[in-house]
Amino acid sequence: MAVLDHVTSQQAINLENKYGAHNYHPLPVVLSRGEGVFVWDVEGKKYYDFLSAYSAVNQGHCHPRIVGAMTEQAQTLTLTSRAFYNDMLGKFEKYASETFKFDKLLPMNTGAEAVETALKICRKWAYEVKGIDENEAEIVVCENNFHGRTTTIISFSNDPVARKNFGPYTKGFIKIDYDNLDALEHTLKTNSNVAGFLVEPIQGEAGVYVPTEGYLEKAKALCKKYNVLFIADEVQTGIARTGKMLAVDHENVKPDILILGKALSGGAYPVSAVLANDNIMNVIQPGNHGSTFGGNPIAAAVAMAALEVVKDEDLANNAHQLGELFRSELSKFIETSSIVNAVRGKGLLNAILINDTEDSDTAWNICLKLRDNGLLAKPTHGNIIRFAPPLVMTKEQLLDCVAIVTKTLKEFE
Ligand code: IF1
Repeated sequence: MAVLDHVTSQQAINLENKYGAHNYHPLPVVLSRGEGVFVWDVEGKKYYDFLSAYSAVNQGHCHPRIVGAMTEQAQTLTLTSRAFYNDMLGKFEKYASETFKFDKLLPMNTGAEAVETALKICRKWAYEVKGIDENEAEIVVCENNFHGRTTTIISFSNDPVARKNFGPYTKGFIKIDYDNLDALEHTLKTNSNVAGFLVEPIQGEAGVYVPTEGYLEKAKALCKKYNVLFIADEVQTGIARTGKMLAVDHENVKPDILILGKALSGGAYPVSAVLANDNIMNVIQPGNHGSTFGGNPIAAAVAMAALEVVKDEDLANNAHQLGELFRSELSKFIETSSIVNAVRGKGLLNAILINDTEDSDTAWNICLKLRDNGLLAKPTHGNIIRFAPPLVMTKEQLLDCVAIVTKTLKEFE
């Protein structure tokens, strides 16, 4: 088989099973093309994409402005490393820093790398600015968090599948309940070594848990009171996904450190970033941190185009309006449904709770049926199905998807 030979779905799956590490259990569908809200499998069947590569394709598949920027830059200058300057990085840093209202940006590639970068900045700030004794800094995280898959990040995960047999684990993290201000205040009051509080504004992987209104604002106030950095992981909730440019914008919260990834590039290229003001970011000096591809010219060109698309197409407002419509329609269905217990989310980051036990395969079977009916989604944990379409969806398309979802769910009543 030559590299560019056409493969059938089954051949593609067989190749991955034989030659690929088994670190995923994908839904059995093999995609070969994407455009806007649609993807096609190798046999030409068309689907609505209701996962958006876990909120990386907010701007829609293969957006012409993003692909155009990538193609043009790829034919000009792809990578210089940071050993030299390039003409694109400074423009991106300025554009993104002004967009999110921070003094500076540190460019990386994946979300996990950006989370790791934020943790390093937070610790260094703790020792050099706050004055915590070296190697004593603690960072508060939440139960059921998801921040990536590096050894340090899974060290503070409580998902046994993501964590078991990857020890010894990195120290310096205190876990508290999500959406629990008393737990946060108690920890900050009783522990003078806390450097930061790392939090997802909405817990995506845990099952799209939207915290109580005011949680983020009050958590930020507690961090300010105890001189602790509020670190917002907006890798999944950012870039207009929840109906605002950032999920923290719903409560007018300004993080001390902001983490972005995924849709920062529109899903076209790995781009992530950490943003902070000078009093924090300037603890990083030459040689402290870096990455071969971090801040490369293609990443810079793609990210600028991806952010322009979000603004020019008013995707945050579209996500807000379509999200309201989606939850309203699903809520109507739930009133008479025996298979769905609830729908929750913000903007176009939503999930439904299936009325079955945690270990049942009902959610999986529903996703297989959704696939047959032309819509792709995947369960998060157990009996929760996440729904996160590209933010460029129209009202007509969303109502079409609601019809597919409710029709499919009825088959399981
Ligand atoms: C997988 C989950 C979602 C993230 C937040 C950092 C990262 C992620 C809030 C790391 C990444 C991805 C990872 C991907 C599936 C997906 C995911 F199911 F894993 F948990 F979205 F919920 N912070 N989330 O959601 O970014 O290094 O991946 O670029 O690992 O299977 P990354």
